[in-house]
Amino acid sequence: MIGPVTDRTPPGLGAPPAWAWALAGLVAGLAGVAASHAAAMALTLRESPLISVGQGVIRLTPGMVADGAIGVLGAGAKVLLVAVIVALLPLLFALAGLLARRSLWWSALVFTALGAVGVAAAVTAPGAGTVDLLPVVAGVAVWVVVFPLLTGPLRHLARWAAEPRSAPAEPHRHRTRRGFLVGAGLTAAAAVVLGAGGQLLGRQRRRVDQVRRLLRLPVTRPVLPAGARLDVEGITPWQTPTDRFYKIQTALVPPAIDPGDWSLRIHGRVEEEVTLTYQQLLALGLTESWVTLNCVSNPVGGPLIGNAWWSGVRTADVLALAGVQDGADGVLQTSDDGWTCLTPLDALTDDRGALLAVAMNGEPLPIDHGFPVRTVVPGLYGYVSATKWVVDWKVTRFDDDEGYWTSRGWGVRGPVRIGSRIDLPADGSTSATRTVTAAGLAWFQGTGLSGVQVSLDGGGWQDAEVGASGRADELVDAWAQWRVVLDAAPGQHRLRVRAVAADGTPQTGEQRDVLPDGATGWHQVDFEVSDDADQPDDGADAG
Ligand SMILES: Nc1nc2c(c(=O)[nH]1)N[C@H]1C(S)=C(S)[C@@H](COP(=O)(O)O)O[C@H]1N2
Ligand SMILES: [Mo]
Repeated sequence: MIGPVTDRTPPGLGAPPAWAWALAGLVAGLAGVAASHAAAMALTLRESPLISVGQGVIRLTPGMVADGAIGVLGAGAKVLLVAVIVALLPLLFALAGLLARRSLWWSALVFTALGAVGVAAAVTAPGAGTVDLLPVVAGVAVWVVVFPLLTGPLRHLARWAAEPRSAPAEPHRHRTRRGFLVGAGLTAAAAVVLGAGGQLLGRQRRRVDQVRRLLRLPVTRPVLPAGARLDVEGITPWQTPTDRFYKIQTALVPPAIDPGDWSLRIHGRVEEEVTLTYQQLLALGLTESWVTLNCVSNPVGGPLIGNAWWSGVRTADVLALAGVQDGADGVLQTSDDGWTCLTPLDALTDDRGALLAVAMNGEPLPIDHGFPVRTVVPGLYGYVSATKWVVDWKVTRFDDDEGYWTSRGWGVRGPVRIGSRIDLPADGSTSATRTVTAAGLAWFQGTGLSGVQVSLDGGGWQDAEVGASGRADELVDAWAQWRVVLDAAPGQHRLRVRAVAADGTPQTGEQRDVLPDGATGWHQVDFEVSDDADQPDDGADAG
C-alpha cells in the first residue's frame, strides 16, 4: 500500500533481524577475502591466501594427524582441507556479524583471529617474505573499514528499537533500512568484481613462471673463480644473488613471455631476414661467462650494479645467420614491451662475448630480468645494450635510428666508465677498534683494472688488496673485490677509493652527474673511531 503510514503501528521499530547481522558479517568477510585474493594475484604470489592457509594447516598440524589424514585421503586431503576452510569461513563471518549485536569488539575478535591465522600461514610458508603478508593486510583492512560501515545502519535500527522515543520518523528509518541493503548489495558486487578481476590479474605471469620453473636448460651452475672472493665479514658478495640483482625497466608490468611463443626477428641491413625461435636459438650452442652489469644512472657509490654468471648464445653467431650488410654500424634492439636501444654493431660482433642470455646464475632468467631472452654486452651500460624480453633486431646505422634513452638526452654509445665503491666501513658508522677493515668493489668491464687505491683523510693513495678478477688478464668483464686494513686514531675519518685502469690511469676525482653518460668522482665514506678504541696490537703507543 502506498500512502501515509502515520496512523499505523510504526513499522521498522523492531530490531533488525538476525539474518541482517549475519549478512553484514558475511558480505564484509567475503569482501575482505576477495581483496586479499586480488592482492595476492596482483602481486603474482604463487598462492591465494585461502590456499596458503590450507598449506599452513598442513604444515602446522602435528605430523601424525596431517600425515594420517593425507595418508587416508591421499592428495584429495588438500582439496578437502581447502573445501572445509571455504565452508567454515562464511559461518565465521556470519558469526562475526551476529556478535556485532552485542559489540563491534566481539566481531573484531573474530576478524582478528582470522587475520592472525592468515598471517601465521603467510609467514611460515617456505621462502616467505614481507610481501606475502600484504594480501592478509589488504583483507583485514577491508574488514576494518567495511564491517563498521555495513553494520552502522543496523546499529541505529537496534538502538531505535530499544529506545523508540529517540527514533526518527519512518521515512528516515526506511532510508536506513534501505541503506543497509544497498550497502550490502554494493559490497557483495564489489567483492565479486574484485575476486574475479584478481583472478585475471597476473594469470599469464603465473603460467609463464610455471613454464620457467619446469624449463631445463643445458647450463652449468656458477662456480666462483679461485681468488675472486676476499675473506671480509660483511663484504658485498662477489656473485650477486639473483634475487638481490638490481632491476630497471620502463614497463609497468614486465612482459610474461612463454618461450614457445618467443622469437627474435633480425632484419634491416642484413643479407637475409631471419626469425629465430627459442629452440633454434638454443641449438646454436651456449657459452657462459661472468659479467658485471651496471646502470648508467648509478650514482657514485650507488647500488645499480651486479655481477652474475650468464649463459647464452653469442650475438656474433646470431648476427652471422642473417649476414650484416656493409655500412651498418648498429643494431636497434626492441623489447616485447616496446623499449628500444641502439647498440654499436662492433660490440655485438667483436670477441668480447656479447650474449643473447637465457640464464642467469645457472637458472633460466627470471621474468623480471628478461625471460626468456635478454641481451648482455660486457663493457656497455644496460641502457644501450641489455635489452630484456628482446624480440626484434634491426641492423641499422646510428645516422638513421635512435634508442629510447638516447632520444631522451642520454649518451649515444654508452661505454661503461671505470668505477669503485666502498661498502665497508659503512658511511656514518663507528668503529670500536682502531684497526678498521675497508672493503668494496671496483670495475672496468672490458678494459680491466691494474689496482685499487684508498686515501684516508686526504693522505696519499695506498694500494688495496684486490681479488682475482676485473684485470685485463683475469675475468675482465667482472668486478673485483678489494680490501685494505687501516689503522685509524680515535675521531672522525674520511675514506676515499679510486680504481686504476689496466694502463695505469687512475679513476678521475672530477664529480659529474649520471646524465648523460655515467657519473664520475671518487666514492667516499665518513666513519668514526670511538674514543675508547683499543690501542693497536703492536703496542706502538703503549707507555
Ligand atoms: N625491455 C627493457 N630492457 C631493459 C630496460 C628497460 O627499461 N626495458 N632497461 C635497461 C637498463 S637501463 C638497464 S641498466 C638494464 C638492467 O637490467 P636488470 O633489470 O636485469 O638489472 O636493463 C636494460 N634493459
Ligand atoms: Mo640503466
